[in-house]
Formats: sequence, C-alpha cells, structure tokens
Amino acid sequence: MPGKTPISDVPSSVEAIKESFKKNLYEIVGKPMITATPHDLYLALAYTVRSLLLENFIRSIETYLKKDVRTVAYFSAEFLLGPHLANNMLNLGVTHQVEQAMKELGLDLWELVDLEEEPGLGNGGLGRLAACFLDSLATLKIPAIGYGLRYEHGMFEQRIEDGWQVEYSDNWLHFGNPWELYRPEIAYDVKFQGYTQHYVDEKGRFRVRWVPGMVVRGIAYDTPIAGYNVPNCVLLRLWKAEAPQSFDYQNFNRGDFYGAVEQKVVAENITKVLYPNDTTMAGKQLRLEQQYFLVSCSMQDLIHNHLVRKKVDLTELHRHVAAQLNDTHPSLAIPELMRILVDEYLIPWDPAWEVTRQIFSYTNHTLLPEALEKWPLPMFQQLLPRHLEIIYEINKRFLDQVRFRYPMDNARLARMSLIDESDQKYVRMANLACVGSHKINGVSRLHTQLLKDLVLKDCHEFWPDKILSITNGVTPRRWIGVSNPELSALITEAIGEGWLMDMEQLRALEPFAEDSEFRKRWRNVSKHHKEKVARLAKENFNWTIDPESMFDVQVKRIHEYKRQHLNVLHVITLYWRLKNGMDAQMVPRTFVFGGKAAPGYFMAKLIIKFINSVAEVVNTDPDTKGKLRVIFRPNYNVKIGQIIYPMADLSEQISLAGKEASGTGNMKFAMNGALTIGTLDGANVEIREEVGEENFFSFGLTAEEVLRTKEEGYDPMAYLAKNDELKAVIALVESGHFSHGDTDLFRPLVDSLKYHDEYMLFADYESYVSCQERVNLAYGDIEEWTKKSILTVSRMARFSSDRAIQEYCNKIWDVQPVEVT
Ligand code: 26W
Repeated sequence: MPGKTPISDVPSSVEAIKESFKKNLYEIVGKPMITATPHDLYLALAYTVRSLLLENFIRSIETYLKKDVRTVAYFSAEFLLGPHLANNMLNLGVTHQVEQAMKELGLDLWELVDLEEEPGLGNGGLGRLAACFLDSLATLKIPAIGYGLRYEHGMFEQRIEDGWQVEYSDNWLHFGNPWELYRPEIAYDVKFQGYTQHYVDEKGRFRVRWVPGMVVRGIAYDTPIAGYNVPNCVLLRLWKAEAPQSFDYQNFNRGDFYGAVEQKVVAENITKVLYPNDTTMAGKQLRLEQQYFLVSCSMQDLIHNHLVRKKVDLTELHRHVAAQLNDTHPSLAIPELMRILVDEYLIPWDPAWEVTRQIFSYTNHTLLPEALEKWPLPMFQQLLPRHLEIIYEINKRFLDQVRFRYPMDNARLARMSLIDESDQKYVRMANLACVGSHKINGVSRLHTQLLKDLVLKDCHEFWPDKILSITNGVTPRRWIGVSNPELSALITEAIGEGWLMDMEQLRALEPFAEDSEFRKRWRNVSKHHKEKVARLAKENFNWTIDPESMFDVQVKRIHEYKRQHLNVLHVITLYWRLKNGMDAQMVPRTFVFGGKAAPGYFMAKLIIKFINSVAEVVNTDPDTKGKLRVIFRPNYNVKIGQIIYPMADLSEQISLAGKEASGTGNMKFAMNGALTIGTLDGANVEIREEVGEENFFSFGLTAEEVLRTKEEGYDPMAYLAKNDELKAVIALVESGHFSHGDTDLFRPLVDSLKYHDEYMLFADYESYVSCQERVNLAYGDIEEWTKKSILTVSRMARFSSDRAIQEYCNKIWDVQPVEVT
C-alpha cells in the first residue's frame, strides 16, 4: 500500500498506538473499555491519530514562522471536508499499524471509521473543491491557510418521505469534534451597521471613522490538514460568532434580562447555519452578515500575523501573501482590506489599492446569471456603511478609466459599474471581484472561454491578460486511496507505490489493459464493491439490488441544468420498451440517483419526487424483473460519495452544454474506473480528450449549438412531434402512470419541458437514448469494457488537484514549496 512509512517522529508502532489509544480513552473520554460506547472508542482513536497529526502540524507552523515564507490564504464560505479519520491515517501513513493495533484490542478499525459524523460545511462542488485544494496544498508543501466559517449546523440532512425530500437539521457538533483546536485567544471584533464620520484629525489629516451599531466577536477554531507522505500540514481556520461579552450589563442592571441575552442570540446567529442554496442568490441579510464576518475576521488575522508577528510593512503585504477568493462569496475582503489600510493605517489610497489588487485573485465557478451575487443597495448601506463608501470610490476611479478608454460608451459603463442601476440599485459582487483582483480564473477550458465570450466579456476586453483557465482537480488520496483501498492495492501491486503523489505514474497501467488476468482482477475489485453495496442496501433500506447488473449512477446537487430528469426520461424509455417486449439486447441495469435540492427550489424537489415515483412503479412491475431497478439514495454527502464512486460502472454527466462550469464528480467516477456518458460540457470535454474518445460516450448539442439554437428560437414541441418514443414517454407521465392516476402532480415538470425548457431536454433526448444504446452494447462485451476502464484510470493524471494547485502556484500565486524538517 502507498504511504506505508510513517512520516512523523511520534512513535506510531502498533504498540505505541495501543498505548496511546488506552491513555486517550481514560484521560480524554474518561471511561474504561467495558463502559465505552462505540462512539467513545471512535473518539479515543481519533485523539490517537490526532496526536500524530499535531506533531507534523506544530513542526509545520514552526517552520513557516521561522522562515520568511510566502503564504497562500484561501478564502471560502464553504469547506466540505468529509470525515477526517481515514484520510488522516492514509496521509500520515499509519493505516496498517492502526488497523493492527485495533485488532489486537479486539476492535474493528473500519467499524470505528464508519462512526464519524462528517462536517458538511458546504453545498457541493465549490466547497468540496476547497477541501481537495487544502489536501494538495499540504502535499505540495505550500505554506497555506484556509479561512472559513464554523457553521454550527452544516448542510441539512435529507430524508425521503413519500417520495419527497424533507430537510432535517444537521448537528455535526453534537458529540464533539476531536479534529478542531479551540483558540479563544485568537479573537477579533467585527463591526456592523452604524454610520461614518468624516473629520480632520489633530495633525490636519482627512480621516473617516466608522461608528458601528453592533459588534460581534469572532473566535478561531483550527483544524490541521495533513499532506500525504510529507511532514507538511496546512491550517484550516474557521470562525465562530459570539457576543463580545456574555451579558450586556447595562441592560442587565436595568433589569432587562431578556434584552441582555438577545444581543448574544443575534451575534451567535451569524454562524448558526450554512445557507443550503447553490446557484440561486437569495439576497438574505444574514448571508451578507456571514460573508462580511468571514472576511473581517480573516483580514484582521492576516494583518495581525504579518504586522505584529513578522513586522511586515503593510505596503509590502502582497509580497508575503496571495489571497484566493473562492467565488464572490468572500469578495468583501477587497473593500475590507482597503478600509483597514486607508482608515486604520492611514496608507494613501493609491498604494493601498496597489497592495489590494496584487494580493487578491478570484475564481469564478458559474455562468448561471441567477447565481451571480448582487446585494440590494439599501441593505448593504445599512449593514456596511463604510464599505459602501469605499466601493463608490473604487467605482468612481474605475469608471473614469473605462470612460477614458471607451469615450461615450454609456452602455458599457452601465454594464461594468460595480453598482447595478438598471432597476433597483444593487452592489455587483462579480464586478467588485474582477476590479479588485489581478487574476481571474475559470474552472475548465470551456467555462473560461465562455466567461471571456459572455459573462465577463467587458472585463476581458478591458484587461486581456487577466482571465485564465485552471481546470479543477480532485485529490486522489481521498477519492481513490481512502474510498477504494482494493483498487489502490491492485494498482500499487502492478506499478509500485508513488502514484498517489504523482498521478502521471498511472500511465504505467496502460499495458495491463491487454492482460486478461489483470482485467479479471480489475473486474473483481468492482464486483466486491458492488456486492458490498448490495449488502448495505439490503441491511439499511431493505432494497434488493443485483450486483451483476450495470450500475448507472448520477450523484450531484439536484438542478434542472444538471438534468436528472433527462436520465429519468431514459429510464422510462427502457421501461416502455420492456413493457412492449422490445428488450432483446438489454443488459440489466441499476440506476442510482443521489443529491440534495435547495429547500426553496420547487422544480428540483419535484424532480426528486419524480425519480422516486418512477422507481416505485418500475421496481414493482413484474415486466422489469431482473432487468431494471431505480434507486434514490437519500442524504448524498462526502461519506456516501466515498462508497458510491467505486461501485459505478457508468457515470452520468449530462448537463446542458455551457451550464456546468467544470464538474468534479465526473473526475471521481473516472478515477475509480467508471466510464462516462456525458455532454461536451465543463471538464467533460477535457476528460474525453485525455481518456480518448473511444473510451467516452458523448452525446448532445455542443455549447455553441445550444447558443445558436436558442438564438433561432428553441421549439421543444417540434422535437416531440418528430420522436414517437419520446411522445409515448411523455404521454405515460401525463397519464398519471407514475402518480397513482394523479395527472397534475408532474404537470409543472412536463409543461416546462414542452413549452419553456431552458435546459433543452427534448433537443438532446434522441442523441442521449441512442448513446445509451451504444453503452448497452459496449457493456455486453465485458472484456472490451474492462480495457476501457483500465485505460481511463491510467489517463486521469491531469485531474488530480495536485496539478490544479501547481498551476495556481505558477500562474497566480507565485509561491514555492517549503521543506519541513
Ligand atoms: C447563491 C449562492 C451560491 C452561488 C453559487 C452558492 C454557491 C455557488 C457555487 C458556485 C455552486 C457550485 O458549487 N458551483 C460548482 O463549482 C464546482 C467547483 O468549481 C464546479 O465543478 C461546478 O461545475 C460548479 O457548479
């Protein structure tokens, strides 16, 4: 197995691990073996692994403080880490010793691993990307700090009741979190509301003072993130909001006890819960408060660490720090840094602006207009009066430059302004992020091109060198090493250790595609996974699934643009064929869906109901027996993902071309040997290029064709009229066949497809169904399929987050690795 050698000096022999485990059970959990619950045992083990982790962490911090290192600060409202224990064991190289130690204590390591509650501090792709990036930053030895929010309640727990999604609150901190270090001494005050005073100080200088109406305190919680097979760690610092004092004594002394506690409640609300929307901007005040709270704590911390600890001249700050904005969510960091430099440290505007622009860079993750953040001006003004003044000043100076370059182009000025004045007034966060950053990156080649051509066209014309592409990647440690140990072992046996740090080495697998003995072993890995999942499905849900069938999987957030309902139309097509005896060639398939819908997104929730309703009919109809099953796995999250990616035969990546910025699940499936059926969207384009088109099932309109069709006027009914099978499928849904005769239930869905479908399902239906027929044929030749699977895995190097982070280092951050000794 890769990473066998422990890279910490702390004794990590089996004996030492046993001793440390017993000691932690007594001293931290405070129980003897006989009364310990399974969770107590998990905790004792977590503390045991943590002490190995802390050794590396402390050495890393010492090194980074002693040497004058350039540091990356990754600002993100979300970090979707997933469970820590197994990942830390892998990265520290102690999995086998720990497994043995637990065995000698009469315990099963993997049962304990399974007990960990995951920190679901993110919605989906953007938050998970931040977590993969921390893993790669540590592994590449880059000094880095991630700044985020410690939400008390992360992503909601999804249950399915009568086929519908029902949300339950997540309480990940309930049993404590052994992976975080509480740092009450690292605390900053964050101001809100109030007003500004402009005055001339005693030295005759023009100054501005912000008199806040409310102050909230941010407290740091630190989580060390281990690199793989290196002693380096990075720090994830998450902020929790508290009231500055536990009581407002003035109110208290007046006898207003409730008023006194109220302030505490208001303050603590800020980090109470993660907003569960991805892609639709809600415009809620609390969300703006969260964003500013994150940014203000983090900027104060950055400045404290450099000014106070390292005595850095603030006009030189950009030589010491590169700050990445993960989408626009933390883009208030731009006016916040300006405020601190200009108002508090009295640095003149121009040098302050130079520092700010040099420090920040911004990653865009979406082209969807409804996801572009904009804040109603009155709300912004009330909450952050000084920041609005600063934004006005930035805007004035910026628009002067635009006016100079494009005289009399008022339409362009209106588009590029940081303030949207077309209707009600708004502050445009993407424009702010663009003006305040020296680099902007898209997350796949296609996405970046579309940014340049459409969403950020004016920006690209104004600064032709500012926008660049860095295709996303995922960490092979978690997504192969942790989630698929059996595949990892087979790969290591074939090509040796080292590939988990250097995915290029996987190319050495290519010749094994021609080795029939190897192919058999490759299939066995997948078979074991599928059997295990079938067992779990029986135990946990009483579902019967056939591990011999093809597992066709789509897991991701539920959204119309991702088109889970296109997948369902294909399922119904197969069902219809089975009902009509047209099933001669059909390989048995199990369709697996998973994903959460934003609680306020009606259509997405209806799609979940649609999947479950079709499942109910299809799974109970005797005509489909042994041929077709449909499963919706509730509460898809990182932990479930780790089980699902390795079991898939087919990965569904079927968004409308031009809508999915990159996708990262597509990479996780392919790294585990699934073949992809996908549109030419996001990173699919590059995955296909890497693995070879003969190993990738592509279909549908290209992004360009989508644009052209829309310009000409998309007419869904014309597509419907031309395709009899599609007509039958739609008629079946409309008849109430999947809704106990209710012809209204799915009407909103069907009407949207027929009359005003932005996502053009009917346009891609025929191409999708015929592509699925090619998949069916290909799966029938299992030797060929296995070859394709091996070749796919061997060609995935480019999609490691190590490659992505290396590109950020070279093209944006200009940072170097630092040896920790
Ligand atoms: C309205 C608030 C909001 C808006 C957008 C919250 C979150 C978002 C994110 C941009 C949603 C997201 O996760 N986007 C995904 O980012 C991934 C990482 O780059 C990409 O792989 C996905 O294609 C993109 O949808």
